[in-house]
Amino acid sequence: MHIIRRRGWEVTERPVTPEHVVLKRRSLLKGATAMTILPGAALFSRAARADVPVNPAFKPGRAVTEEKYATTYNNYYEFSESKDLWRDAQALKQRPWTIKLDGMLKQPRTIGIDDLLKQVSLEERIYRHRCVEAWAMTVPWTGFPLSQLLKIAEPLGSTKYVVFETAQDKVMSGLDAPFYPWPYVEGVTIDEASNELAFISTGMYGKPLPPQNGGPIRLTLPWKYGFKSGKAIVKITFTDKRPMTFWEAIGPTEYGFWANVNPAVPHPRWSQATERLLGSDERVPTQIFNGYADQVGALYADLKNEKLFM
Ligand SMILES: Nc1nc2c(c(=O)[nH]1)N[C@H]1C(S)=C(S)[C@@H](COP(=O)(O)O)O[C@H]1N2
Ligand SMILES: [Mo]
Repeated sequence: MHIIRRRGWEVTERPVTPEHVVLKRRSLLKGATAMTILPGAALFSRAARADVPVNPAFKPGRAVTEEKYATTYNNYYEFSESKDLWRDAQALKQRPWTIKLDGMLKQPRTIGIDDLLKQVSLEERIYRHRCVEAWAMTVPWTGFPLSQLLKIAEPLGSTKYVVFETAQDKVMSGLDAPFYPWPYVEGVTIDEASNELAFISTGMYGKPLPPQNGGPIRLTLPWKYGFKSGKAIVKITFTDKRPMTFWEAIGPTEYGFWANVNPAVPHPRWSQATERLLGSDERVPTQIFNGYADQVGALYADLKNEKLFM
């Protein structure tokens, strides 16, 4: 018998939308008519449409972080080591933007972001985000599952890792710091990349992804410390060799390849047991895999000898 089994997050009916999202969308829709007369506005029309379905499978279990905090307190070392780089990041041009698909593929090629966006189905997911520095936020991202990009890229069966590289642009003054192993490169296994949680974000709060948050396109891996989720992706490489990643190269005793969230494994210099919610002084307990163990725990069942949690 052929049974059509719908996975939890494949929504057919329009689900209940959190009120803040509805309000945002209304204002966005109202603004839309005015926006169409602005040159260039149409370019972003698919990056975070106001009418994408909200995927209800990922209940954040905590309040969505106010947009003003999520967009003005950022880690983006290409610009600065300070958290208030958001103004400087506005200088990063978001179009034209291309992504090179490289390595063990049927056909390596370069794809324009708007061409890519035409080939995927956008959705909104509210995810918790946990930085290794022990702060956290909860963000409504717009984007598409990384697995959709894998289908488009068509990696060879022998591919073991997917590696993401961030742009290097002259407006990024942080690149002058010679100590860092630029470009920013992070990677995951092909199994991690194929997991339903692995997401490519092109918008947040119902709007195109702001440059400071990784616009126009970034990775979002909610069960890992934030540094694994590279911003402003310009190259995706498919390989059978485990890459040396940016943070592992800087501090291999503090930042590993796997970087899964775990409250029981402290950073050498601080505890990971709790996290501060952005925009408040509230601290809450940290959860293993940032609370996503049901979705990703099985990925690590056979990897007990790896340093999975740093
Ligand atoms: N290219 C690049 N990507 C990056 C970083 C960075 O410095 N450069 N910082 C990482 C870290 S440590 C975190 S916590 C998140 C922060 O994302 P946000 O600024 O949108 O909160 O981006 C990650 N991606
Ligand atoms: Mo982070």
